[in-house]
Amino acid sequence: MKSSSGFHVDLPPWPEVDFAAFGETETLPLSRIQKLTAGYLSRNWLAIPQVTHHDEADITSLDACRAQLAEQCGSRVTPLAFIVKALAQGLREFPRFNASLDADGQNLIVKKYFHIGIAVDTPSGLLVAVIRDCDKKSVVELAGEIHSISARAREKGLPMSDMVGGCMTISSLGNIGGTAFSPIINAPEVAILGVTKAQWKPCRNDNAIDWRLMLPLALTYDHRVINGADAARFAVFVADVLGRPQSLIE
Ligand code: CAO
Repeated sequence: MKSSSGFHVDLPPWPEVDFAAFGETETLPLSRIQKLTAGYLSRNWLAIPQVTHHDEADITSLDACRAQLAEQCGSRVTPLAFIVKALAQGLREFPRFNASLDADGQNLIVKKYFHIGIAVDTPSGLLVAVIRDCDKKSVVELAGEIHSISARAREKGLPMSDMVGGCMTISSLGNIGGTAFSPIINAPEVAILGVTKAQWKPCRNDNAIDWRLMLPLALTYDHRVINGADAARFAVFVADVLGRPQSLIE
């Protein structure tokens, strides 16, 4: 395989094992989406020197705020809508995160738009639905769009036009669980934000213990484009914005 940086990888052949020789088995064909995803994930895993940085955001106020918003607008507002909005602010503040290397890895293309991909778990495999111009939409609009596009993705899949042009992807496992993971970058993007389940944690507040709802963040970045200190600053910025949800709904 030749990567955008021009290196070649020679791998030993995949082990061929007769599993049935060791016990009963069943063969399940992969879906078209699963096969495509497998190829892209393998390429991205091999070709990008990627590092995952972990942080957490205090979303105690955000959780109260989203319940209030949901009541006002009469529809569901999950934390993800706030995360999309906060990420768009992060991309504006840190333009190297809103960029892609060109095909031969010689130039960085910095985007002036803020389209964010959402990984959606569908019965036929993983799809990334792209929400356009997230900086210009309200949290309630984003919540509605996330809900409708993920429902469409699950019911009948998405046209290519709904899956291209993203600046950065969010992989949210928050509705399922987990404390941390390492999401793989969705090339040619240079970073991906993973989110797992928010947990109530005791935090020291002066000499008392305060229970806070903490959201784990896992930021995987392309180390050719982003250095560790900037990744840490980016994560702190996004966490700080999520900690002040009023700033996202004003
Ligand atoms: N912590 C705690 N609860 C969370 C949460 C978090 N981080 N994120 C969501 N939740 C809650 C929601 O608030 C909702 O509860 P309420 O109805 O009480 O508000 C519940 O979990 C279910 O949320 P949801 O999944 O319906 O909606 P969402 O906006 O959070 O996520 C989507 C939408 C499309 C991202 C999600 O359904 C999905 O497909 N996730 C899987 C993505 C995936 O597979 N990633 C891995 C990619 S790499 O293999």
